[in-house]
Amino acid sequence: MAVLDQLTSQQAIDLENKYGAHNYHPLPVVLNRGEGVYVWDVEGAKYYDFLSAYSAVNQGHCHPKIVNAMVQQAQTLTLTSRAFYNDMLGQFEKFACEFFKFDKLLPMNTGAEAVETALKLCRKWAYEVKGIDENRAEIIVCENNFHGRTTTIISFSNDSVARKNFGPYTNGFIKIEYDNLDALEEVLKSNSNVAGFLVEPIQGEAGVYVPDAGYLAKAKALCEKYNVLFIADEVQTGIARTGKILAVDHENVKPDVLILGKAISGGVYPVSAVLANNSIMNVIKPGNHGSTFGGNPVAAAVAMAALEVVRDERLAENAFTLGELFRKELNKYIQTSGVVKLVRGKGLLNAIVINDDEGSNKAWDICLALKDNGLLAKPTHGNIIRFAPPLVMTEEQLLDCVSIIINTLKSFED
Ligand code: IF1
Repeated sequence: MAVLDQLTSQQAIDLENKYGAHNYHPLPVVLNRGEGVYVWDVEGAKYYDFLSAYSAVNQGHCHPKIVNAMVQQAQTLTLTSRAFYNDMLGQFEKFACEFFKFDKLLPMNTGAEAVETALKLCRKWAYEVKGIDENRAEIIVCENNFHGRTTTIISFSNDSVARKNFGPYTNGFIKIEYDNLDALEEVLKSNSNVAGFLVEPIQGEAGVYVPDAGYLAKAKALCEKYNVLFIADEVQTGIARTGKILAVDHENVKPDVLILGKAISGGVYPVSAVLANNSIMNVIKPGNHGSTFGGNPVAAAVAMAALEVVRDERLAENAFTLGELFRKELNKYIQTSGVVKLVRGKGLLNAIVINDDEGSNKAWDICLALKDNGLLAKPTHGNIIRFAPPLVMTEEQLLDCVSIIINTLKSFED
């Protein structure tokens, strides 16, 4: 069947229902164009995008500099595999290592691949540098984590929907409560086989949980004390989203291993990366790890352009300022709201908690109403709605969105 020139929303939805695996439950909107902070549906309706493809489109939809970088490279050389060198990968590795201040970068494609890479790197370092007995390495993770959807990663998830009936599961992980330093130290001092601590600086999918001030710095200090790698998963919180280049920058924490994805490419192309210094990254030898598309010339060109946009357009500073304004305006409304319990977040990664039990549909219904009012957002778990617009938003646009959000919430007040 030839691709229809112009699908209606319902036709597009029907096609996905019939021919696509039902692994998502999207909001009923069919988008066909994006530009900056806006997206349009196939009927021509315009929306503010307040999800940014889960913080992958921090630089705004179809940023011309990033798209041009992709087009230019795609017309020149797209993929060599790593069987041969290419002229773009080394330039990207140098650019990114200087940008994030690490010795080396291992390029991959998706966030989950980068997390898996970091886990393998941590284990190999544990056996070959720390001296843990082979196959005995343990990695500490946090309750309510989200690090991707591979079999190993969901093995240490406590989200039953993401985990059930995907066993048998990978061993070698110890789960502790997030934002609990005593729980971390308890494991570190009683288990000499701990290789690493994998943590989200803010737990995104769990509902934008911001840990207590000092948590990341003290956790890093504990990892240093017990010779354990501090592995920061900044796939969602990184690339200026929280008002700093990295969320760990709020506490001046330098991770031993840094995991990046999503907005490292501005949402234009799948790019992810793991960064570490030589004492850790040099345990990786030829043949240990790789991927067909990892570090391809298009990914390299796109990622350099995407990071230049973050730097040149001062997106971290903008996210910081607009985030303060967003929470200040929402808190004014929350003082007298019966619908919203609280707003929390850092920079332009925020969430509101709806005053209803987890099982209610109120958060979903509010997102449907927001859509009708020209703003797209989606609940995370149950009664929490995440708000994460592109970081290129202006103050005027943000205040327009605040007005849409508050007026929509008011329509749900008793
Ligand atoms: C979905 C949200 C979920 C991530 C962190 C690694 C990955 C992610 C901190 C894996 C991916 C995406 C995946 C997407 C929805 C979204 C998400 F938190 F961002 F909202 F699911 F929790 N580390 N997050 O957030 O990166 O392999 O997807 O490139 O799977 O539904 P990926």
